[in-house]
Amino acid sequence: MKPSIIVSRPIYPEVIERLRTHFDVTAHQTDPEWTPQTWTQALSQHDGALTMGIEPVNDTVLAACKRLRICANLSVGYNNFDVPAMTRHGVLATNAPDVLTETTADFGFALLMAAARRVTEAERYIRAGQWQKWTLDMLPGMAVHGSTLGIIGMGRIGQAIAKRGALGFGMRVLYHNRSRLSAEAEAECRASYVSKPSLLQEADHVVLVLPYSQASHHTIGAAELALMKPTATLVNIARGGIVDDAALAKALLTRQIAAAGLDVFEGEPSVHPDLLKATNVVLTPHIGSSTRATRLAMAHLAADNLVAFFDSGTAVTPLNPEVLTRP
Ligand code: 8YV
Repeated sequence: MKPSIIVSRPIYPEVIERLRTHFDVTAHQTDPEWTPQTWTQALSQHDGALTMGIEPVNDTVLAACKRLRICANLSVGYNNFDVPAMTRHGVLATNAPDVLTETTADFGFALLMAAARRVTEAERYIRAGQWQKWTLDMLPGMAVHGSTLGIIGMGRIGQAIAKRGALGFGMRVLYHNRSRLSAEAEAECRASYVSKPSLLQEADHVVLVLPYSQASHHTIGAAELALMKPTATLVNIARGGIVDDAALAKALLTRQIAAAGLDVFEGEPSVHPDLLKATNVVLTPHIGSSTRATRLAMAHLAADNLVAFFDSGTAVTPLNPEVLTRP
């Protein structure tokens, strides 16, 4: 009998077809509105799951899912997983890193440039019929080339952004991270390690690329925003909750900082109403990795993990590999 797999939300039909050659697949191609109860009930009927990075897998869920052996996130972020709980329950967790690094770094830069150079504000100006004549001081923005880039969270995506800044835009790159990179890695992305306060004080553009956890909740709040330059921009392509959105909206509306670019939000898909009032913020709906090729690669990597696990007891990108070696 084939193992039984649930795919929590719509994904590319070719990935479903591929999964069907290995598994009995329950696909949800019509995007169900899961509640914690319906999700737990559905998951409990399966041996494995392909999840999108938002469905909770914690002690409460796992207690009801006796058959479950693996959850493969299609995302690199895995804050929907309680990994220690999964390890306790003997359930393998996998994520989908690497394949989205360059695409997401591109998007971080797109938001940085759009915020600094007021791209969406300028477009709204034209669409509102306000452009009557050209003037020298129209919509002045902040320079990107030659400025100082501050990156908080220096994993794969942070390093890819650093390279874009240093090599493409001649930026001075500062970073802050839980652990310092090797001298070799620092040299490769031409980045200097500094404390968080120094980074916030010195950077012209601050980009957030750190994973969400209790420890990174509100990494940027009122106190941190107060350290930033009034000409600075802030970009969040990491996770909602890393920025205190209410405090950021206040800083934008009072011009305490110049601009922001946000792809992720606290409580998304809801967006803080004061952010919607601010004209100096570029808002996008969590599309950092969204090119078809990248999202397809992410889906195939999640499928690779499921296939490797059930075929050979291995995984390509395990988060708790100790589960694989347990008797
Ligand atoms: C995903 C992301 O597309 O990979 C991540 O962690 O934030 C995005 O690239 C999204 O989370 C899928 O749900």
